[in-house]
Amino acid sequence: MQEHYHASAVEKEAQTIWQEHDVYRVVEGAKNAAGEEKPKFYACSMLPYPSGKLHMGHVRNYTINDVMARQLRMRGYNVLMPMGWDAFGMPAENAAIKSKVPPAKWTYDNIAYMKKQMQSMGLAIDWSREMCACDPEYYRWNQWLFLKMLEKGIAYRKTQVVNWDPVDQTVLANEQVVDGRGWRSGALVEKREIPGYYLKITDYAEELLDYTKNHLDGWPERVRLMQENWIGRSEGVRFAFTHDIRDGANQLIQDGRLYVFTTRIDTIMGVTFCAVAPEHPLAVEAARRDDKVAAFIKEAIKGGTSEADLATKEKEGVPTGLYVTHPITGDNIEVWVGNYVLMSYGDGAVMAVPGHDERDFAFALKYQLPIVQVIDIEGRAYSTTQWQDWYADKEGAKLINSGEYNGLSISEAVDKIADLMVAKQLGEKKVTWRIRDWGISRQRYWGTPIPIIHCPSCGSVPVPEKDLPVVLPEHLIPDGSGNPLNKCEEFLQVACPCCGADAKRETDTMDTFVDSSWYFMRYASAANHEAMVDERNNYWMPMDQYIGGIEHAVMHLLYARFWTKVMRDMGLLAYDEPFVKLLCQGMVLNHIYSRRNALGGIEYFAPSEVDNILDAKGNIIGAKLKSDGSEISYDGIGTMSKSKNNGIDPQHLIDTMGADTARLFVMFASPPEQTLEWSGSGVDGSNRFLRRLWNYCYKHQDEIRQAQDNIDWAAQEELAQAIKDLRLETYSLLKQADYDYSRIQYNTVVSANMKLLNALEAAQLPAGELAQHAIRESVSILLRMLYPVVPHITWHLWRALGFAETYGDLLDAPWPVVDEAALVADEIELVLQINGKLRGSMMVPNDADQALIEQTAREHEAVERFLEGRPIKRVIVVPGRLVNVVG
Ligand code: ANZ
Ligand code: ZN
Repeated sequence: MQEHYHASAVEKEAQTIWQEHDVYRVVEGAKNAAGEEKPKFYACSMLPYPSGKLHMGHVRNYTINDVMARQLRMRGYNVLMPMGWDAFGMPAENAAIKSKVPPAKWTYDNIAYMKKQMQSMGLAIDWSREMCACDPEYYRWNQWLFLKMLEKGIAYRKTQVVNWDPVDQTVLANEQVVDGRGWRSGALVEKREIPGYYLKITDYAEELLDYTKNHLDGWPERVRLMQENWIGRSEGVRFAFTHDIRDGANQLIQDGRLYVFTTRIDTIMGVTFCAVAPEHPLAVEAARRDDKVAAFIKEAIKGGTSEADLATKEKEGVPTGLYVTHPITGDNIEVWVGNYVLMSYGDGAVMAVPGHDERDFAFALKYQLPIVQVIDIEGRAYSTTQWQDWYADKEGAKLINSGEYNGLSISEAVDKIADLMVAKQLGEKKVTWRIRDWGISRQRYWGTPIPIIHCPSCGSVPVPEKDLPVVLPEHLIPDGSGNPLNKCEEFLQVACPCCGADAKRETDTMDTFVDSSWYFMRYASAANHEAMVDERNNYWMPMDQYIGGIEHAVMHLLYARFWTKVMRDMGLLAYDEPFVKLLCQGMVLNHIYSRRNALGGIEYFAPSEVDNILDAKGNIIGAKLKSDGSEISYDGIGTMSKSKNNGIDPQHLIDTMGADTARLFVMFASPPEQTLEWSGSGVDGSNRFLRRLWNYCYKHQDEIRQAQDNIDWAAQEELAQAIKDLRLETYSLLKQADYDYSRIQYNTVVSANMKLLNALEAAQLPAGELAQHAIRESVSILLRMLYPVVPHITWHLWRALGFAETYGDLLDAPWPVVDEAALVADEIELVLQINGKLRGSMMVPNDADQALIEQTAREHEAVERFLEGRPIKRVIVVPGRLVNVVG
């Protein structure tokens, strides 16, 4: 064994041997030494986008995964930890536009580099199952399942409204539209209707919601809530206001019915106007008649129309001069166009009740429309000039100003008015969902080709299964002016599968969320060229533990759940939900430093470029540039990001201090679900701990090597107290670490190991073999307990100290079992009370009986002092806790 710890040599040696022996390859149904089938455990991280190199977020995510996988493997599980690449998508196209390198080359180069980085982290990945989204052997199954979905009607084609950049001739994502202009061209963006493919996730809304609420108990509560809100089930009434509004051709618009959806039909007597979305047919008609309305609509549909945008937008509208009829009072109700009404929700129209809906209230105040109170709660004062939250409350509320409904509770009124709507044949109770069908068409090159052929006579024809995959050409270089597939004749030209005539391939590709909706199943059915998934999928899935960022809480996880249920209904797999447990790791944070430059812009500086200025308490109050000493500002702490220039390159850390130091720091600094603050001194501390571990082992290597395992400690009479103490400490810490491993609290696992090393260093053991056996025992536990976090150094020490001979290779060494007998201390401490007041404590033998405890208490020096000579009347003993001497 070397005298000093050299991380890079230790890590390289371990990794080479692991690779040579292919130690992370797992097979289904593996058995243990006793011939029993091991329980399986599938632990998986959300697959990375191959952006170029790993960042600290990756390091944290994969280390959590790796610690879990390694520990469970020692505990006898058959553990799968795979890895793959989310290799399609926009950044590769943007890189291509910039550097004129095909997205394929850029992507494959990045993958090669990042894979090397992962290997240098020492991750226990079964690389034989690696998948890559841009591999035709993978995406052919996207195409295959898409065709099955078309057959079943789960996939369908309809037109969609998109952002169109007329200069670049391309469709833009919402985030590529900046102030109404294309991000690259600067051209004014137009809305265009173009056809696309949709998947009917709405058919599964009910089941998805049910399982979100009742089955996902291994998921964080907040993620379940986010999914619930996204699915958005709403119970209400859909009904119509009748009207006689006709279009230019004298046709009744929508058969003379303005349908609205409301969750508060009980407030119908408080309706003072209706509001429709700018895209609503009545708005379109009003615009035809009135230029002011037309101008308003033009402005309103510009820019973002997402719900988030709408929620923060100032509520604005315009009257249309069109009227509908109130179904109960028969009053004329004016229709307004409102920018807060979404065309894509319900019917794109609302009955406005300013008295009890906050948005309507603000709108009515702004345009001086009447506000009528129709709901009352006793003891509350209503005012039409100021919104108060109770106006929307339902608890204890009664109807007023509502004619024959006065005095009813909300639920009574809802039932009664809903019945009336049914009787009048105007509407009925209805459940409305917020979730929309999933549009998967992207007018982009770097994705899975949608397997459709457009024939002038047969229309849109699915590619026959035997012709899959439709392979994406990999040599194209997008230049920003639309999808290069549109100009690629060898891809475009194809014979119609039905009639043989010249036809054209669909050039849209699939949303990359398709790729990530089932990749985790492909790991389990890797290298099957005949089928998408096979029986191995049912062995590994559902996944026992999924790990990834909270940013995927809604879309990715919901799409993957939907996709799973679709495959289940096609008989391709035998479970209902893909992920049993979900862990969302916290963000990695670092300090942010900046300076305004001469042009008024902000320049960010890396933490390595500055020296902090501290106040008396050691808080950072400013900073100076190392280069020229000039002062810059300190902006606090925030997520590591390129834009803030506050990232730390993990590779640099691994190269200089070793993967084990990096792993130890990210596990120790904070529990997996919390944010993690980067700290250079924390990293140094982690490295120091590993060196101390090494030094201890180096110093004691001969004793440890010569000592024996499996000592019958119970048979050792007259064991020295120092040995008992070391064993007690070792097993208490093991017990704590076991618990912390099971609840994924790896930071305290690390601190238990630190305490154990402290105890070993501090132990004043007597000379002799028993002490050596005890050291060997503690070190063997320390190395195993620490190994999942820092596999290289522990693996090296394990072999160097001769543990492999007793327990086998560390990767499969048995997880240590707590020796309960060692946990039983010889003496315990009892609280001493005198006349009920705390007066001290006393030690008694662990197995002391009542009499001995009483006796010890009576003789305690405090008793005489506090009783001041009075006799002892009674001694009360609460076993294991306290003694109360009464006098
Ligand atoms: C009258 C009313 C009175 C409403 C009241 C609420 C409170 P959730 O719960 O999200 O389903 N609404 C309906 N369609 C809309 C659309 N396309 N765009 C914007 N708002 C719309 O919300 C249902 C409520 O949102 C409906 O109930 C309707 O306003 C509004 F005191 O009707 B309510
Ligand atoms: Zn044809």
